[in-house]
Amino acid sequence: MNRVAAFAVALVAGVAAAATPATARTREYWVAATPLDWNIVPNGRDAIEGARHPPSETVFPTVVYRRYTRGWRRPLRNTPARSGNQDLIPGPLLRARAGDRILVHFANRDTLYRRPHSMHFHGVRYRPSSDGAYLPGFSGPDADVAPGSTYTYRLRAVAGSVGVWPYHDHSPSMMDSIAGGMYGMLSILGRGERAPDRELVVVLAAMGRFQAIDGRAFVGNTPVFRARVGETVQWDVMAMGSEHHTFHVHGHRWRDRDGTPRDTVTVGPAESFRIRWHEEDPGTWLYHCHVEGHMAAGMIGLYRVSR
Ligand SMILES: [Cu+2]
Repeated sequence: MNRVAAFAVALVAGVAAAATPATARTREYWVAATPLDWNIVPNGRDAIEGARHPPSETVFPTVVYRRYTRGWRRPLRNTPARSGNQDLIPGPLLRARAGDRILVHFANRDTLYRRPHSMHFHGVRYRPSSDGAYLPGFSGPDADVAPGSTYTYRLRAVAGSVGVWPYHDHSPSMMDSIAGGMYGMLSILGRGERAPDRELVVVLAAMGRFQAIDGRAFVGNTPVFRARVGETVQWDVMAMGSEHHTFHVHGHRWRDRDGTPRDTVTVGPAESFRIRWHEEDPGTWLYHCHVEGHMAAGMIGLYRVSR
């Protein structure tokens, strides 16, 4: 190839590279099913009704999804602490952009129950070998990763993936795993979409005799979310388990897809949505499930907006 032709090839290659969005890339996450003792009500009380809940009622051994550095060398926080997000339950917030490939490397370190586990993802594109759901006689090693084993799930965020989605254990131990907090969320931005200043992760799910937000019950135990006036705040909300919940935030409104102002949304099992607003209301606010019995059983927390 002469020098002119080589230059032309380089130029074409350069144009092709420019046409590919700079943000499209491969995102890799390292996650392990990790046993621990979990306390649903660490401060032992329902501050609103004044009831006491001793550790004998609120602490139980469970298995959760925990994020690690490459090769599962060192544990990481599951979500950034800055916005007040809870650690360990839910599992890591898996972020990507439309067009990205997502590799989730999963290790089953369940030394507690020694049961198989898996990861099954909503909202993204994948082959059956990355479905992570147990189909007797049909599914492969993705669906019941044995204790001590690993599996890599290969996913793609497509245009229709923009939004927030659940992932959860779909192995034969799914029912117990979900009751114990083995779930998390994917958060997919559009190609050119700006990321919010704060991303607040809310999972509404029963836990034992309590109704929990991110595995905790009652004000003082549930996440205290934080934001500042002027910031773009995004709430990632989903329900898990067998009940419907009505998500509500005090002092704020957002718009539905059809433009209708809302301050409540009802969300069923494995349904999920994100809402955004430009924050302009300083103060300490409540967020809670508006199913009254759920609120009384702990599904309530604080949202603090500073100037
Ligand atoms: Cu509820």
